[in-house]
Amino acid sequence: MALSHCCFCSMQCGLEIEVGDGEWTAKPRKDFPVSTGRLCQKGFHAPLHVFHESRVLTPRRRLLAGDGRSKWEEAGWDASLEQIAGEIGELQAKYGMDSMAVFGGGSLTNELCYLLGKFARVALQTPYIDYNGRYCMSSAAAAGNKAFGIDRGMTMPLEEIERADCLILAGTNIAECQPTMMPYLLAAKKRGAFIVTVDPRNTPTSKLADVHIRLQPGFDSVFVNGLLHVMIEENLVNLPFIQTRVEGFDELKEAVQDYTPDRVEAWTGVMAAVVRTVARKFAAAATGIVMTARGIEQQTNGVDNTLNYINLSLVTGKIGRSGCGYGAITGQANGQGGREHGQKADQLPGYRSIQDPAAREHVSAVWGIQADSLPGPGVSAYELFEKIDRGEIKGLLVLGSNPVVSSPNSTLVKRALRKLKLLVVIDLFETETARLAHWLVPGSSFMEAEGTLTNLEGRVFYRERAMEPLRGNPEDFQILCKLAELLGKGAYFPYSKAEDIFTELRRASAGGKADYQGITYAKLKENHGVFWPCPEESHSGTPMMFTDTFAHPDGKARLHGIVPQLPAEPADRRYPYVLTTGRLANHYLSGAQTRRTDPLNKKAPQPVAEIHPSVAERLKLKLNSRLRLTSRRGTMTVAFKVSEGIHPSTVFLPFHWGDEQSVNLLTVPALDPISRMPEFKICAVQIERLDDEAEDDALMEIAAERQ
Ligand SMILES: Nc1nc2c(c(=O)[nH]1)N[C@H]1C(S)=C(S)[C@@H](COP(=O)(O)OP(=O)(O)OC[C@H]3O[C@@H](n4cnc5c(=O)[nH]c(N)nc54)[C@H](O)[C@@H]3O)O[C@H]1N2
Ligand SMILES: Nc1nc2c(c(=O)[nH]1)N[C@H]1C(S)=C(S)[C@@H](COP(=O)(O)OP(=O)(O)OC[C@H]3O[C@@H](n4cnc5c(=O)[nH]c(N)nc54)[C@H](O)[C@@H]3O)O[C@H]1N2
Ligand code: SF4
Ligand SMILES: [Mo]
Repeated sequence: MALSHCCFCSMQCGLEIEVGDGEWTAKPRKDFPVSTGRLCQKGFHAPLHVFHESRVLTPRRRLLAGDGRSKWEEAGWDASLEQIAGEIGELQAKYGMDSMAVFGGGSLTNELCYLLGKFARVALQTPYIDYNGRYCMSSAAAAGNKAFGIDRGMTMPLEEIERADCLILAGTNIAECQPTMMPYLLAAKKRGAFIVTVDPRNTPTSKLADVHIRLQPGFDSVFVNGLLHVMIEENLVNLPFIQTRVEGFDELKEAVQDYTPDRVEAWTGVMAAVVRTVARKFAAAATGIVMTARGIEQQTNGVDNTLNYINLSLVTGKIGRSGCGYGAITGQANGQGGREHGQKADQLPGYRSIQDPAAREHVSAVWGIQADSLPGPGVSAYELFEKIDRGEIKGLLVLGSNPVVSSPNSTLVKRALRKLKLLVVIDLFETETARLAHWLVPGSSFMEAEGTLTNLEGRVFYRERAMEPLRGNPEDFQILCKLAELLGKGAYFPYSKAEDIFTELRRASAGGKADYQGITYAKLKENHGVFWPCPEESHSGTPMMFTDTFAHPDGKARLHGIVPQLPAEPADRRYPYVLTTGRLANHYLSGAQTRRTDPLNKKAPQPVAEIHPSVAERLKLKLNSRLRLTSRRGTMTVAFKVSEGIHPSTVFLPFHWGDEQSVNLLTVPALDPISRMPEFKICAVQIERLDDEAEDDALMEIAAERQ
């Protein structure tokens, strides 16, 4: 029996897995505190995809057949890795070291995330590495760094939730996305907490709310400015806290002075009385927590939106003490650790900046290289694909992401990947991305590799190996080490097990913001995880942040006055609806794993657009009609469901499918100027009705357009 963790969301619920002769059982770990002995349906079925018949278990290379088509040819491990390294070497000799790039993922262990960063900078000597977390936590991270001087998604442990008297949950659908967090919210509710949700839709999460604010996507900062206005106007702010612990109050006051509740009502449709009630309830409560997620963050104003919600915690002094805190709820299994150890274009391990000379010295010394041989910053995820499209990058290694499905404006991404001279994908499956690869190398699943992960609370823990890798295949880290060796850099990658990498990661992170120096495998195995920062072995970790000081050099947090901006692509006469995208309870991200998990896939076999009854009426929809959604970038046909709860201007689609079912054919690749986060949550679309015949014609038309 192995003590494992579910491979999906950031709750990282404890799993007990037993693997026997082709059989397995998985049940919740009763002793793991975070998930309180629970699992959601994804957790119960987590091992299923590992044994799926379509697992890629032998390296494959793409061969061009005479008729212009291509097919896979299986090859041995040694020969494959030798050839891949040879092809990388040839590309770099011809086009320069920075013709290669790496794309990583936030569901990988800390060890792998660290290794990918080092592999790019030391083995490939390229600045070009980024990862799917750019699409996920980058706005929250930038805002956390600006406001608090450090980015740890939740500033407090989950158990503080039930001590909060008022909760504001904005752009977060916890009931579907972190289902085992619900018992904490229910406990708070039972104690009498006042709960506010902010979302363009009614969601299973908003069912909890005392007040649900149904906003058109993109209007959060207007609404929050209204709340701040009332708090300041009615002297509800915590002045002693503001005077001693934060900077920037005057700027904030000025920014919100025009946002009277009446104006906010006129701009957003949220009644002035409701704005006042929410402001008063949150400010007057003895304790309170604000939590946000991708709903407000995946926008071109994502950093501003997040900063504004953080303002609520800071002006009311509801942070750094029990029952209080701010949480940007991390998404992927290791979405927190994944952004700390150097797979981000501008970062080195320990959350260090790659442009900071001292940071470069420190990490170079740990890696045994000269600081001046360490490349500088690269570019963000979507910009990396743009570079590939322009022919500036010729080779790419993808490990832990399926960017053809998950990137905005995926038509460009697909086109770009087709231009590569070398695309190596290390994955469990032949994903939509892997289909374009020259080499598809089998990756190891969560059950086959040990390592550490950091959950949404900033709690690091150890995940055991539940079984030996299928077919005796190498683990992901061994593949990277072997490639490094074949590239002549083996001396820098001398690891025989994950713990060796972690030991080096601890040294590399020492003294950095995300300090793991004091965390050891032994300590992690003894305890139910350790919260970073943990600078020394004698240190027991930091569950509650900011009790006395914030992480800026002067110890103070920063308020930011936010002037709400328009989204990149507001609705207009030609594209009159706002498309917003997100998740369903049954699927995970690009669906690579959950579309291969029958019990989950059966419940949601295809994307279904959620629309308001007024849209259905306007389009005269019949029960079996389908919708044709068109944006400036693409078009798709989907089934629909009508929901009273969605904002009338808005249509919602989940993004868990590929090919013609992928909503990222439509999304806009506009980026937040600071975080470089794409605007997944807002783009303008037109909706048309397709009845059976019409649908056939339309599909023919689309097919013709594609040819
Ligand atoms: N079942 C499941 N769970 C998951 C995942 C999954 O794919 N499936 N993915 C994991 C990952 S990586 C992540 S990042 C998290 C994401 O977790 P969430 O961020 O909670 O999920 P989303 O569905 O992307 O968006 C949340 C909500 O934001 C709303 N929203 C859209 N636009 C706006 C807006 O302008 N303002 C406001 N206030 N709300 C808006 C949407 O209607 C949606 O209900 O979930 C994690 N957990
Ligand atoms: N429209 C729209 N698009 C979005 C979002 C949205 O809300 N709307 N959300 C964005 C967000 S928040 C995220 S996080 C991204 C994520 O999107 P992706 O990066 O595409 O995420 P996954 O589908 O998890 O892809 C992970 C891949 O790695 C493989 N894999 C999993 N574990 C391992 C492992 O241990 N080793 C190896 N070698 N492979 C492994 C899986 O099979 C899968 O193919 O999508 C983003 N895209
Ligand atoms: S809540 Fe998240 S970690 Fe827990 S079982 Fe569900 S998907 Fe897995
Ligand atoms: Mo994410």
